[in-house]
Amino acid sequence: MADTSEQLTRAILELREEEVLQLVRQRLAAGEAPLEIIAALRQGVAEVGQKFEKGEYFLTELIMAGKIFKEAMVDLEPALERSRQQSQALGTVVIGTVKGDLHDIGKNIVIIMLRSAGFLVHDLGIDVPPQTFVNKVREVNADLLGLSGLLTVSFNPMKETVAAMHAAGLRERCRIMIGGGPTDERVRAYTGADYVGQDAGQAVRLAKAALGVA
Ligand code: B12
Repeated sequence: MADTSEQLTRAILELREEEVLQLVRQRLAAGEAPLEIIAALRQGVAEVGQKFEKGEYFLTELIMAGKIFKEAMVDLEPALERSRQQSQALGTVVIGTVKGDLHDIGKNIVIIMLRSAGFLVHDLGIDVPPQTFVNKVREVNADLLGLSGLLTVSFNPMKETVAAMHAAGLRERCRIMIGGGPTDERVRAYTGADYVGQDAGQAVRLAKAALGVA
């Protein structure tokens, strides 16, 4: 599958929408794991991001890459759901993209994976203020809060959300995991979150570990 992975990565990098959708459908029909297909697409949009940074691509290309990825997810989501294992709700998760940040493709994949693993997930969407997270965690008695952010300016809203959880007295009973492009262990320490995850698979492993259901 290495060749078709490269082909798919290249097709999304060069914004060839029809080819991307066709390759995704072909690979699904051939029985390939949806997560592997997503990895190839992700590599392509990461390269789109690099071109944007170098000034070789502009915002239009960034928007187009996001649009193609979302369209590919229309075929990939049911396949991810089908790979779901039958299980009881392992725990309740509230998740959203933090205030000021509108990126949601990665968060939506994390949600599909968490649901597929058996978690009950409440998605608050994008540009979510700290207090909205706090209110939802309280309302549904969440075990875990997930904060997604793709921008470096998202670190502060993450930190503010963790602080708001403290202030609301919810910090002890609800673990917090962050994730998205630039987040790493240093960002985790800065924000005061408990965990940081690099991809959807790790999000599931961390969620299970946090809730002691691994
Ligand atoms: C598509 C895209 C957009 C689309 C978003 C569409 C959408 N609905 O999401 C649009 C065009 C709207 C956009 C806008 C902007 N973008 Co943009 N965008 C991207 C791009 C190319 C791809 C992101 C993506 O979807 N990746 C695919 C998904 C599957 O991967 P992922 O997001 O990393 O998610 C995975 C993991 O991170 C993890 N994960 C994600 N969330 C969480 C949460 C938890 C709890 C856990 C555990 C894990 C986890 O799991 C996911 C699945 O495996 C990136 C480039 C890149 N390198 O990421 C730039 C990028 C993120 N954008 C960037 C910028 C600068 C912008 C703009 C400011 C541009 C502008 N000048 O207006 C605006 C910001 C708007 C805003 N306020 O948010 C920069 C950010 C730089 C920075 N460090 O701050 C990047 C890195 C591009 C670049 N290299 O310059 N963008």
